[in-house]
Amino acid sequence: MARHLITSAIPYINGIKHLGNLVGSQLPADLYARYLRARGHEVLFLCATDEHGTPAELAAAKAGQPVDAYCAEMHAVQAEIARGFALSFDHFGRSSSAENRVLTQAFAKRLAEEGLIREVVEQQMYSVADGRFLPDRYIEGTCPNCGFESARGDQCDNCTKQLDPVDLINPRSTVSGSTDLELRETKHLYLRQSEMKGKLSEWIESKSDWPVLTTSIAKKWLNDGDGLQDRGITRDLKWGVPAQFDGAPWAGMDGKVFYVWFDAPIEYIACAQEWAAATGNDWERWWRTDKGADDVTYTQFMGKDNVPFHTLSFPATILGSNEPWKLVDYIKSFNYLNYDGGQFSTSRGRGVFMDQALSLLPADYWRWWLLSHAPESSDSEFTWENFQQSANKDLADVLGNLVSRVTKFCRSKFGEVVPEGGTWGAAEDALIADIETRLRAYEGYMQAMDVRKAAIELRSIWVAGNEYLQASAPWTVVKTDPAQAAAQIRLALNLIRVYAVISQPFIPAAAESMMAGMKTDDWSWPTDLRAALNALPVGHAFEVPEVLFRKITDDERVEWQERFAGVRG
Ligand code: B3M
Ligand code: ZN
Repeated sequence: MARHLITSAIPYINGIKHLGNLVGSQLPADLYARYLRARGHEVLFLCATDEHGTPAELAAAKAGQPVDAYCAEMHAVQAEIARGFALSFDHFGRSSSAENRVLTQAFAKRLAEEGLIREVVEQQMYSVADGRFLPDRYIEGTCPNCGFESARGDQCDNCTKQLDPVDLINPRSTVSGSTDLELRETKHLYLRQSEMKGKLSEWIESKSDWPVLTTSIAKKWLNDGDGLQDRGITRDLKWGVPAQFDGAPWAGMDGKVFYVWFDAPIEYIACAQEWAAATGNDWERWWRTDKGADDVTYTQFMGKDNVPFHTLSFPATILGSNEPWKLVDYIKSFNYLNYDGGQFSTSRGRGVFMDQALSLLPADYWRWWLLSHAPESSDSEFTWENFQQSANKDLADVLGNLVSRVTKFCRSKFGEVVPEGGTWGAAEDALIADIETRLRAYEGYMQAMDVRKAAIELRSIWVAGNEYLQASAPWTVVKTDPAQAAAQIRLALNLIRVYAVISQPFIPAAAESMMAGMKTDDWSWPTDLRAALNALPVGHAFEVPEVLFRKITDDERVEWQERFAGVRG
């Protein structure tokens, strides 16, 4: 048994996330957390809302609410939707917590003591019309790196380059649209990341087992010459962690806050503190290497646009502090999920958002499709045709059908108990050997977070059971050799339990129904498959479960496709 710390990138508070956001971080993190728990490991799985900075301020202003009230409300909304998707966070925290404020200020103080913070008097974009500075998302313009026309002040969504508002070509205010901008003097704190280039390079170079997507982005920004410039870690904003430490304002920093990307990753630690405060657990054994966290394997999940902040900026904070904090061991990153011939768009409401998805179908349909089509090696695309096909075939025809056929047949011929009689022969041995091989492959892919390959292997295990039933045909055999049919059905009923256990990380609700149907709570992993296929003994009572998965009709598909093409209403 090992200890695993797992964090998902923490979603911005501004509104409900779409399915592309979900599959890029929270959902695969949940898959991994569920799998490791199922294998008996000790897991701490954390996520939170990212509540500071310009995204929150702008969204609250748009909603006509004070920003703190807006954040509290949206946190509750996101938490509820996360429950709907069965995301098994041990804690869903808030980056605006007292814990994060204290910790963020402590990190800044530590970095200053290490000589890694300098004060910079600089020119920042000031909007005359808006009467304010325009940091980060308050300003948009053309990306100097790739020419994308809607690059934000802090990062280009198209090429992932981290930007400074002054870099933008043709800049405009996102508050008023005004282009009447001028440079004005303001003072900020800079983190001297450039000082840490050597340490960071060495660390990234040592990660030869990381996904290429992660290391290629990290190396690109490390080696591009301008990749590891010193970065401003404060902003002229009201909402955020005040740029202070030990309660005293940093000279000349009154009224300024830390940059959201400075405090957001620190929330991974603060979230563990929030969890500890709420549950009476010890957070230090997960985060402090002097308190036992050396034994922890720490895995982060995120979309590719977040990789520079997790491979460079946050490690610079951790390493620069010179304190015994746990560093991430593995970063699993994802490409983008596109939507029906274009992109998901939060601003234009294009695509399916998490709340809408749950209003159409239970979470397992979405979990299965998203994970089995996770954008791992390249971007992938959601289409309604593909979604319908995959749900109807994999979930309804293969898995659901097996469960319903076996349980109903048994009920009608032998009653709702595991039937007695007959013995397993060559066909059963072959099935067990086949599933054994596939199960070990599945375990390997799950361990390696090879999400798509794991899904393919799992489906092949479901298919193998179906093919066995098809070929052995207990419904025919029962007419001539009821004992033999009983042996076949005994195996099939036990397969249902095994399927529930191994499928649970992908489709937790269906797995629960299958286990409830089999009237067992023996969730033990089928390490010894043959033994696991004898777990439900002769005479063990079960009941036919409700239909696990219904089919998506053509009419529904057409209707949904139209409904989600346009603007979110
Ligand atoms: N909130 C960006 C995003 O939601 C940002 C992630 C923070 S992870 C520390 O994609
Ligand atoms: Zn760009």
